[in-house]
Amino acid sequence: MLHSIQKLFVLATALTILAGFNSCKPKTAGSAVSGDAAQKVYVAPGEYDEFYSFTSGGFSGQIAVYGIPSGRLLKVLPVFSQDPESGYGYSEETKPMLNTSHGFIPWGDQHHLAISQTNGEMDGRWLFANENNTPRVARIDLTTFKTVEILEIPNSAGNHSSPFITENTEYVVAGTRFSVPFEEENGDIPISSYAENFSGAISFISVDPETGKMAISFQLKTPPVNFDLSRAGKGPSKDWFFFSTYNTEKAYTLLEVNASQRDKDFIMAVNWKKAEEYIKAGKGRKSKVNYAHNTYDENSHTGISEMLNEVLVLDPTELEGIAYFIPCPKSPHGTDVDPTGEYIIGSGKLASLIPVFSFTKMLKAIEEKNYDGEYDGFPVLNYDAVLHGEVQKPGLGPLHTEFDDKGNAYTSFFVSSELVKWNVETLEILDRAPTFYSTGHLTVAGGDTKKPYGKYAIAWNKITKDRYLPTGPELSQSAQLFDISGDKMQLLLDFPTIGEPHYAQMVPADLITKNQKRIYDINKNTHPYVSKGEGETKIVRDGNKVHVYTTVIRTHITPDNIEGIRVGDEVYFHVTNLEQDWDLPHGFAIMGNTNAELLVLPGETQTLKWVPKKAGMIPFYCSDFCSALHQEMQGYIRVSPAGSNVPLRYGTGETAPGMSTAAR
Ligand code: K7E
Ligand code: CUA
Repeated sequence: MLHSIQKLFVLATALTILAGFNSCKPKTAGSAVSGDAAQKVYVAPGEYDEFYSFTSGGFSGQIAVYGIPSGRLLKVLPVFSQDPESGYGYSEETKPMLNTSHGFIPWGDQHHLAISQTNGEMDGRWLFANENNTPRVARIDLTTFKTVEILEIPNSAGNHSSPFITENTEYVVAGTRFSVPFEEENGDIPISSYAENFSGAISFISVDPETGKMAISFQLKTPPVNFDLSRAGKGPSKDWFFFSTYNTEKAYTLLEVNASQRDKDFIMAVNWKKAEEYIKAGKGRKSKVNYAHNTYDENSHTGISEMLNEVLVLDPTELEGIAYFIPCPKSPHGTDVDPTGEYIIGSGKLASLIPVFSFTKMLKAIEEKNYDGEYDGFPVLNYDAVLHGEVQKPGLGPLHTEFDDKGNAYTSFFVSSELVKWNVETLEILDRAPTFYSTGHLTVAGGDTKKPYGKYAIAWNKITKDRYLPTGPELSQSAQLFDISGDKMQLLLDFPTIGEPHYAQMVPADLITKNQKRIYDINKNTHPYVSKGEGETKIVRDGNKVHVYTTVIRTHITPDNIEGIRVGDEVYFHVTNLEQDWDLPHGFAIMGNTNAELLVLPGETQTLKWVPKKAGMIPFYCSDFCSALHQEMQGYIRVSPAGSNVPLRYGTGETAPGMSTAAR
């Protein structure tokens, strides 16, 4: 018996190894961590971490904020999904943030992040985030850690190649993964007409330098390839963007085979300054589309969703000098630009080498028209003319590359599960470190900017297998922190992540902490239903709509006794938190409400909609432990049948209905 189980086990192990996933703990796993690792990640109680890592939550639609080097989870930022921790997407004020041309979308897929830059360095003002499924780009204000803007991207599907930014945050880009017919064209056509009727789109979103407000400045209409990732140039190449493409085969079925036919796909180089010139000269045409632009007003604490209906479209095949194709081996995934702006790295996920292109050589090839023909009207530059060199035998399945402050590159490998360090100039491989397992992106602090901080790299892993205590069919995704300050990478720490980590931005803590808003002045609250003190609380009935002006403060709710609510009423609790110092939120929860709860932050007003369904006594309370008497922070609502004539009465303490007579 035992014998056959052992046999089965050996067979299963052999099979999993053959399948490429080693389900046994490899021998190197334990020994990969050296003695001083614990000391390097230990942040003593009360001490702060050195860096923030803003990490994508993938299919959770959220962003997680970790302290580095400790790996402690500090916060989950709600962006593209409703969040039961903060009430985002549940309160009437925040629901408009999740509006799109398809209606309310409560759950998105978030992959990439970009911190705003000034002169090519992170400035810590805003964090931009993409939504992959229903194309959107969000902006988070890093003084408040709140999502303050979401812009839908039209003529696109699968906003994967986003949100990458220029060195002074002039533009955030959004390149479509799926090509589709443009919205003004008829989409009710045979899928087999892909090559003729489908198009790609790259959107250039301008960012207001003062307010951060986004607007689609223009779109480029492209052949129907899949755009995967992108990077802006830097320094000498700052006027350019580089986009990786795959499926230049124009396949529309079984892409795993049909989009892997060609030996080389392309990196598309786009001169956005040139595009601007054409726009100034009146080129381009208006395309009819529908897309939502949602903005959050910090003073009224309210989101507004506006529908826009046109974008400016440029056709780069008609306008010379905007776009060129650089051949890049085998379905490139990441494309990355080194801190000097001279080298462009393509990571062909099926390639056995990493090509490094030279920006100087690219300009020369363009100048000399050193083309290898064209692709759908775009000049294709000669591979060898643009190539700086190739990193030979780097590993299997290169995906993404980041840089340190010493001229080194770090590439993540999905298939061979490792980080590989190499020199950007000499292309020599300097070190490799195994990861556990199957790394997607990696992040070095400032590793995508002109000023990398070096010190740490984090591998964001897709598969953890045996690394943690098991948690059912869904095992935790994982991050691994490496010390990259020496010649060799040193594994320091594993920590589990929220959702699936794709990309992340690691920032020195003081860039963020120095801007934190601490006081939320109630007098600046411009919400139309604010109560700036308990004296302003009241209930106003307007037909079957009932507006309850409510306040919360440690440790009571005003009013906390309410009578005269009827079945069939639509009740809006406009709850103002009278506290003004950060870290003093109150909760607000009503039994049986479909949107059960709110979290009301200091100085703000949030609205909970409640439709009582039956007569009876309904308690409500504060759901966030706010003081020693938090458990006393509660009230009652008397609900009468429809048509009842119980008068509307309300109050707290002395003014509670029935209280004044009873007390006398
Ligand atoms: Cu490589 Cu969506 Cu950036 Cu994930 S993507 S890994
Ligand atoms: Cu307010 Cu608990």
